[in-house]
Amino acid sequence: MRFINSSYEGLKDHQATQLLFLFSLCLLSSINIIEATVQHLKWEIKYEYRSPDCFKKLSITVNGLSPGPTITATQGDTLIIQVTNSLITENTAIHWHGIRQRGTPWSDGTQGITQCPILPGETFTYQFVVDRAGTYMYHAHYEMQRSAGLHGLIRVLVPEGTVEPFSYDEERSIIVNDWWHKSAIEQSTGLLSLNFSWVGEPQSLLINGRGRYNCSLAGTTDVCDMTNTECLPFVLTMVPGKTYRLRIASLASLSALNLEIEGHDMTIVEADGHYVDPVIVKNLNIYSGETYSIIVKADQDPLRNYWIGLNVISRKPGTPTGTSILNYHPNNPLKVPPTLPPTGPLWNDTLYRFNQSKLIKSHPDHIEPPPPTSNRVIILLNTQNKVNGYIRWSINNVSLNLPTTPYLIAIKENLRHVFSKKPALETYKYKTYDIHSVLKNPNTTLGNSIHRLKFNSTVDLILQNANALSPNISETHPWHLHGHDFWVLGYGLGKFDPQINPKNYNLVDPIQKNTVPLHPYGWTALRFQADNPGVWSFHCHLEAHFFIGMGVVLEEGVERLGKLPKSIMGCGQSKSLVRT
Ligand SMILES: *[C@@H]1O[C@H](CO)[C@@H](O)[C@H](O)[C@H]1NC(C)=O
Ligand SMILES: *[C@@H]1O[C@H](CO)[C@@H](O)[C@H](O)[C@H]1NC(C)=O
Ligand SMILES: *[C@@H]1O[C@H](CO)[C@@H](O)[C@H](O)[C@H]1NC(C)=O
Ligand SMILES: *[C@@H]1O[C@H](CO)[C@@H](O)[C@H](O)[C@H]1NC(C)=O
Ligand SMILES: *[C@@H]1O[C@H](CO)[C@@H](O)[C@H](O)[C@H]1NC(C)=O
Ligand SMILES: *[C@@H]1O[C@H](CO)[C@@H](O)[C@H](O)[C@H]1NC(C)=O
Ligand SMILES: *[C@@H]1O[C@H](CO)[C@@H](O)[C@H](O)[C@H]1NC(C)=O
Ligand SMILES: *[C@@H]1O[C@H](CO)[C@@H](O)[C@H](O)[C@H]1NC(C)=O
Ligand SMILES: [Cu+2]
Repeated sequence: MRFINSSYEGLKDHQATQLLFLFSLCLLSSINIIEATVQHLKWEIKYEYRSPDCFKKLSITVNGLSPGPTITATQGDTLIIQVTNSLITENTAIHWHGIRQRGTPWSDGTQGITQCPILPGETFTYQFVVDRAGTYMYHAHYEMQRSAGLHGLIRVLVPEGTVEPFSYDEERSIIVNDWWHKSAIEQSTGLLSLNFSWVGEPQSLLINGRGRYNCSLAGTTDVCDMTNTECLPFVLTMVPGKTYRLRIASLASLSALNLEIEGHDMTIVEADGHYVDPVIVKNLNIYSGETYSIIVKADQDPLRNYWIGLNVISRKPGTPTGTSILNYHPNNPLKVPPTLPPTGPLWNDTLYRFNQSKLIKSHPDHIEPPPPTSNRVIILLNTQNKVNGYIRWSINNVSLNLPTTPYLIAIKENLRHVFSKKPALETYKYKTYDIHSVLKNPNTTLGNSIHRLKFNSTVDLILQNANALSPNISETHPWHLHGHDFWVLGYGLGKFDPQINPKNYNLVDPIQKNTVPLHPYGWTALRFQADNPGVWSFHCHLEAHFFIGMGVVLEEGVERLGKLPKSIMGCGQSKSLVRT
């Protein structure tokens, strides 16, 4: 056992080291000696002025960085992350997106579901095992803080000696996101106002935290400076002839994005930590909360540089293309390519996006087939609604309103009157609902009911899209499941037919993911095993949509959990539990 940044917990760790050392000696004759590492990280979360797109804004940083530091670990490692909230006037919580938190549901970082918020001045310790290699991410799970820059990448490497089903010479990471000049507080205040104020299209698209705003649109020059080196483009340098693995994560708050590298095909090989049957594409559609690894060969004319273009898709773009430079070493890295940046597919080419979604299947040598049938089918119809005049999103005509006492604590500790015990609806007016029309009566209600699942049962989740409050608008919603990966059984256009569509499910080689798009006027069918004791949210990963109710909460096997850590308590009715 090796320790990185090991701090004051010396004694216990030391004993464990000795034991493991002896244990390893006994295993010396076996083929694989797995070296488990414990990484101690200390993070300070703080507001600092940054100009990622040349426009100066209060951003949320992790140890001074936005995007935050990349976590690199090996499968099986334990991460212990001490998060100190130095935001002064705001609470926070951090979610480790794609990490299933088996045995540590209290470290999922979902405020209101698995923990109380981390108050200003407080330090909260997350501890969990990264049990599967792959590309993941972390981000704030508190109000609109993700959009202010509290996010980063997690790389979990395969254990030494493990061969992945693709090869490359070197790897690089790319975080893509959208960026607003309005603060997170201004955004959340607007969303919660009776005089609703939508966040609007982002001002910039960032690639590894760098974009470029046209400062002459900013009015005053003191807040926007195009000569600031913080907003020089990200440069991806490649050596001619080499092959690269690019790990790509979308931390976008709102936008569906398309990434294209001028003149270079991409081979998709990993999605959300699962190996993909390799598929070659000209450009990659990537939805908020998704990660991919792509293989790119440096096989073009090495005497010039190339554009990497990032474009908004699925919403009418109001944001210029985000750009980076692919630099062929040893050219001048900032030499502007002689062409125009890629503009991506047509933003409203829905079939193009359906098609690419359907191309992503499990690698033939890594198929873990889904159970052939399920025990329960939950159909989740999303609609845009109003509650007493406030704009909300609803699932089955209920808009999620998180209780002040987190569900995990309420259920485990039998706290009463925290949330409604009436089960959440599993289908809603499904047969008669017209998904193509605007609701005549947009009224809905707030609710906090949940879906309680039989432990280890197999559950199908069917996402059904519909028209929003404006005519002829159905948005793309990327849905993210906490605590599990699901099999993606199918995508369809129109209304899901429970009799017909399941007959065409892919039960042979479906990809497993934790985030999946629900396309406009379409449906997406998922299956998962409810085998991870805890309370897990399943929600639209668009930050503003989840913030105004677009999600559900699932519970399974909480009775199997041991004592909950006191550190997650302290809010709502769990105040009393901390004092005793
Ligand atoms: C509502 O918001 C708009 C702009 O978002 C503003 O012009 C208008 O004055 C606001 N109305 C009220 C009653 O606050
Ligand atoms: C920046 O905005 C100004 C003012 O609208 C416009 O004239 C100029 O062409 C823009 N520059 C670029 C590079 O888009
Ligand atoms: C897509 O949007 C463009 C404008 O951005 C419009 O001209 C075109 O007709 C639209 N296509 C479809 C299929 O709606
Ligand atoms: C779907 O995508 C594949 C791979 O990019 C392409 O070969 C095929 O023509 C596409 N089909 C449609 C209907 O767009
Ligand atoms: C919807 O709710 C509003 C109150 O916010 C109420 O005035 C209105 O009558 C309701 N509409 C219907 C059709 O029930
Ligand atoms: C949703 O619930 C509200 C409030 O209970 C009700 O007025 C409305 O008709 C329901 N909407 C639909 C589509 O059933
Ligand atoms: C869950 O069910 C599967 C069969 O569907 C079984 O193999 C597995 O052992 C069960 N796991 C638990 C923890 O009960
Ligand atoms: C909406 O789409 C329908 C067809 O589905 C079309 O008949 C109608 O004109 C469209 N309305 C608007 C406002 O674009
Ligand atoms: Cu959404």
